[in-house]
Amino acid sequence: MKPHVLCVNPYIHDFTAYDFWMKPLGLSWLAAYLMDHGYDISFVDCLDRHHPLLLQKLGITKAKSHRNGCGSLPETIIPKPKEYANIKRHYRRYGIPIELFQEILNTIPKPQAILVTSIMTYWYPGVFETIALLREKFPGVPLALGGVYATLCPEHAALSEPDVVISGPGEIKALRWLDQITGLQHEYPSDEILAPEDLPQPYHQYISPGSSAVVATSLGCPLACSYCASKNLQPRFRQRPLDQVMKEILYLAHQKHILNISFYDDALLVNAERHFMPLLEMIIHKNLAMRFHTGNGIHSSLMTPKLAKLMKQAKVETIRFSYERAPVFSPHDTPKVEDYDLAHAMECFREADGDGPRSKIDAYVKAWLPGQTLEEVVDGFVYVNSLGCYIRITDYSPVPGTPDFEKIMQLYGLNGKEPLYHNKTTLPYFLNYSEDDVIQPLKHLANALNHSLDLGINLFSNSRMSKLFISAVHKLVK
Ligand code: B12
Ligand code: SF4
Repeated sequence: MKPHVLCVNPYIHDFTAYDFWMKPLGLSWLAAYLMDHGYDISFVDCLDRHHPLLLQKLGITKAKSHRNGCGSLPETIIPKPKEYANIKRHYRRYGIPIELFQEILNTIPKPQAILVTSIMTYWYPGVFETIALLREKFPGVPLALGGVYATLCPEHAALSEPDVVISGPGEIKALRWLDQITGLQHEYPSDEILAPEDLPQPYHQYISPGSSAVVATSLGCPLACSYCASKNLQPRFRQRPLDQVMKEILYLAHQKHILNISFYDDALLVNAERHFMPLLEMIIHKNLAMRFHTGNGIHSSLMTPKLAKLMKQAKVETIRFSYERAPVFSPHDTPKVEDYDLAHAMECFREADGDGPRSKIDAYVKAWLPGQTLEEVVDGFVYVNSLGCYIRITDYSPVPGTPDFEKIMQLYGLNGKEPLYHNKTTLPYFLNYSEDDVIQPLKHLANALNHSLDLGINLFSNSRMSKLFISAVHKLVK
């Protein structure tokens, strides 16, 4: 009999969380690699809002989803950690009811080991709770914790009392650890990072009917922005062979009947002529009944008219760019609003749209950066809107291990060792911005500008109007 390993995607504890194509891709990769190496896998996703047993309990046949596959996660209000005591918002556990998790665990034979993944560092209370539940059900079973939180905050992650915290790309490290427990023997590559052609197809079998899926055509990023942890998580940029990516997409289309796929790449458009563009051509050729999404944001500087056209033809429906005029530590003496890369990317899509309906493009506009004034945020909104682009506010989240991190935490007077302070939602509260006077009005302004685009009104395409509006805002703020 093959040794049996239980893989678990834990609960999230936060003020807000939403299924924006959220899938535990790293854990699925690990599971597939272990299956290829003689292990039996059980896979439980605590965030699976499409789980058949959950739907049965709720008396529904289908989870409510947006056409793009996104939707609300089941949630329960829970007490706040003391660090958040002054934030007047509900704190919640997101995921399937605890009793259902326990019921599912009851159907699983006792495993020889348990692997728990982790994503955002500040979601760690959910990781701790999940590990405690697993310990209660399977006392004495060795348990490893890996993933983003475990990699970026290994010392803190050890407080959840796993048997081991494993940092970084985990396929080979997990196999080594499991082999020590089970006595299986393998030859391990000397390099702990697998070559892209040796990566298996992730274990998508667990995905429940009606769910969306995620695909990464590459891992890591060739760039090194000072606020980003990509290099700490995936030290090398690896683009996967396109035939393997296409095989995976076809499996999701034909075997799992998935309608929405989000790309999880850090750097989807790098080397596009030889990577993403041929993939899009293959997708177009197969004429799949699927929509694609770039929920994670793509590089506007790498757009070309040809790429925009292919993306449209392949039904890449969610297109999100960063508005790059707001680096974390910006030289505020020369404020500049225009982002010519974003303007150029928009041009590429307008050309691809021709006389047809306009593509809906979003731009991530950063807020709460050190030294950033509210006027600068509003200037950014107006500029993005003037391009006909939808605003998505990106609440800044300081990421541990990045060059900016210590500087930021010091500047903000926050304890960097406590991951709860990395939370994007809480930062404006810790900076003492008022919910009623600043946080909500900023959201309303972005929503109103976005709605104007829905109505076909581009308020600021006229630069005189932009100037009038900005000067009115500046006066108001003063
Ligand atoms: C896709 C993505 C998202 C998706 C959702 C991801 C999800 N599952 O929930 C979306 C677009 C929604 C998103 C949103 C945000 N994200 Co994000 N996101 C990513 C991204 C690009 C990829 C994550 C991923 O799945 N990678 C692919 C898999 C293969 O990698 P992996 O999970 O790390 O798994 C490997 C290893 O960790 C290990 N492993 C994993 N599990 C286990 C388990 C065991 C036992 C072992 C041994 C090993 C192991 O092996 C795996 C294979 O090699 C990462 C960057 C990155 N390169 O990781 C940022 C990242 C995680 N996001 C980040 C940030 C900042 C955000 C936002 C806050 C941005 C913002 N300001 O709004 C929001 C937060 C959303 C929220 N609700 O709070 C930060 C982390 C922040 C933090 N403090 O933890 C990252 C690291 C990017 C960065 N800027 O540095 N994100
Ligand atoms: S922010 Fe984007 S471009 Fe910069 S290093 Fe991270 S993934 Fe790469």
